[in-house]
Amino acid sequence: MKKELIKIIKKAGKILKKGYYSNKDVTFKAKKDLVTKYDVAVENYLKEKFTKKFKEFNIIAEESDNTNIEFNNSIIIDPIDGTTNFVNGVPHTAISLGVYKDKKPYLAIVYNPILDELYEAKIGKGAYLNGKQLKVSDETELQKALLATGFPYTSGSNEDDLNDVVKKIKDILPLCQDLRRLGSASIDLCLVARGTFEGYYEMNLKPWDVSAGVLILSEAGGKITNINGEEYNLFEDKYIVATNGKIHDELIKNLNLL
Ligand code: LIP
Repeated sequence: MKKELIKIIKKAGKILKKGYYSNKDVTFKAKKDLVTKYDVAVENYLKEKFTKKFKEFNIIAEESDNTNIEFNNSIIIDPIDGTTNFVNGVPHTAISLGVYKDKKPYLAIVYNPILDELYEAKIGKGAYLNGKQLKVSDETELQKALLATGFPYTSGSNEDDLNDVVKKIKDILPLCQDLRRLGSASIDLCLVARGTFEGYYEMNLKPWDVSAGVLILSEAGGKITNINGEEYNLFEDKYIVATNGKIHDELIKNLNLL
């Protein structure tokens, strides 16, 4: 299945790449949440291929109505993760695919066609970037850790969320090496898997933003939890905290300061 998925995602990557270098008509799903015809085109292409080839899986996808789709044996698609980057020509943008069997992660692919970086993982078989095995960073000190985060679309409309983002930056920034905001959750998780970042946290993500990245990171030796240090639930948790495992407890402690 993985080989087939990679073949299909590489073709879909051509649609994303063509759009990246073209003029885009942007529509607003919400005040800060964008969508383009390329998000829809990539998603439709993937859904058409997957419904034909992988009949045993249903599909949950960012630009579709998922109300009547039960998460179980599912392929979760983000056709363009990092749409704001895509629209503005920032090259951190990717197609993200997480394949779940009995609600458990089975296969994952994150493909950035602009940089031609393909991250993949299969449960129990390790994580790879363009064929090279990935391993998380060995750094154990939070003070030396390069972290990443993201800002929720709700920061334009929900004052509690905005205050929480600002508070956590104030609490965490002095305690780490520095903090990045690259704008694509799937790639952020892959960069922790790669050892570029030691950790990453963000609120209000959707299952398609992280369905693939969580498996890629855990297969690279990382740890993913909610903000209480418990098992992360794709559909229910407000916060994701993802690290190399070695700074996890300290990061969790400082994300929960009163
Ligand atoms: C985006 C993320 C980004 C996050 C945004 C959003 P989209 O996904 O990957 O990092 O901060 O809130 O969820 O909407 O571009 O697929």
